[in-house]
Amino acid sequence: MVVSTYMFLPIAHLDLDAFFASVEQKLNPSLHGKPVIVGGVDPQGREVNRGVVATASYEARKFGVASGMPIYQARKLCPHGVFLRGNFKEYHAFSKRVFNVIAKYTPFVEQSNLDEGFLHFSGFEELYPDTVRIAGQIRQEIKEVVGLTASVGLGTSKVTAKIACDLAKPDGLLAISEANRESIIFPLPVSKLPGVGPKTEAILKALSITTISDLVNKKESIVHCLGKHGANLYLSATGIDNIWFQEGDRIKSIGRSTTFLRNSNEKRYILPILFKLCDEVFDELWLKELTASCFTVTLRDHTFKTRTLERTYGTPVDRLRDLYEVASSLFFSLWDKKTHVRLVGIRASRLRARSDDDKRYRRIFENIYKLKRKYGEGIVTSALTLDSGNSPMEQLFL
Ligand code: TTP
Ligand code: MG
Repeated sequence: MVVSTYMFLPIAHLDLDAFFASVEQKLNPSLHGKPVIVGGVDPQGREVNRGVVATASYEARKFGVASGMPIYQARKLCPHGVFLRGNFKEYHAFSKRVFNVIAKYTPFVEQSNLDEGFLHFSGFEELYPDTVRIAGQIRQEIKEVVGLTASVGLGTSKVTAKIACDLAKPDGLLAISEANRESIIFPLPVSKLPGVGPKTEAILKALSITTISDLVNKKESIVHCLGKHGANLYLSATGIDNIWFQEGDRIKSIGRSTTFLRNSNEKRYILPILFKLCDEVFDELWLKELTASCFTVTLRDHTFKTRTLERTYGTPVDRLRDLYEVASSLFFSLWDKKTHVRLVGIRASRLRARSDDDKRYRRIFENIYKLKRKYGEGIVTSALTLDSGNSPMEQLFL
């Protein structure tokens, strides 16, 4: 969908289409036009039936495959789909290329994820009298330079820009102005409004509120039932506030979890996997120049019972070995050493921008990272992972 009206709208939301799957198609042109599903493959390249779909190309979505769906279900819906393991480093590199293009147009970018962010044009009225055209140019340049398609929504608030982007998908551009806002937004189901999850949706349904228009017309009831949350919903439905994104825009946590190839109660199978997850979290913290001081370990056992344990530290944990020590100590507090484990996860939160104090350590890390980028993940490995015997790992992005 392309709207080519001439107008200045100050906020754009940009989101890459089927990001992981599109990168895979870009890296391997023979996958173009094919249903590509990221997930369901172990590090050795063997197909497995565990874990969930990280993302699916639009060709696969036609068969009903969606993010978060169990792999076995995706295989049933799309037996001829191309299932791939995924490669976070590539996704990171592509994301960087995309945001480098964006940076040429505005320095005011709030990147909320690897593949999405808000672009602000306030103050650029003279330079860009027509932000619809600029958004089109950005999409075009991303297509030409990076080879990916991005959808963009434009609006007068973050909420309208985000909704416009969702409606424009895939490979589209939609501008929501004061002139067309009500006709586009009001008929939508309330679930399209950021801040309305399944719980709020159920409460609203009980009040006979199913569309955004109902919500706007029943301001008193929602404020009565939902308090401040209700008032905020009303404001974002009327397109005049940005409240839902003020906190959420910043990355709050970085985590990895993995479903094992087989359930296990062997330390020498589980711990190297936990270490590998710590290594990836640590890598991403460094790449994003962040430190963390709160850590959460998740353990799911063979009965699917899931437990988590969290610990916060006064100072950030700044070395991989320390992160692993924290993770393993939390893990052992959750695990009785007998129960078979199905999944482990580690999440780092309370993130802060990294100071450059420890230059020496930073240089070592950067060199390790460069080696990994050049020669592949396996080139530098901790002695700890060498102790893994023949335990295979299944690494899925969840
Ligand atoms: P999204 O932007 O939510 O999804 P998408 O880019 O695949 O598809 P589209 O935007 O066109 O609807 O997420 C961006 C990437 O983040 C996605 O390609 C895979 C990853 N991801 C996960 O790993 N797990 C998840 O649960 C979700 C939603 C996304
Ligand atoms: Mg996306």
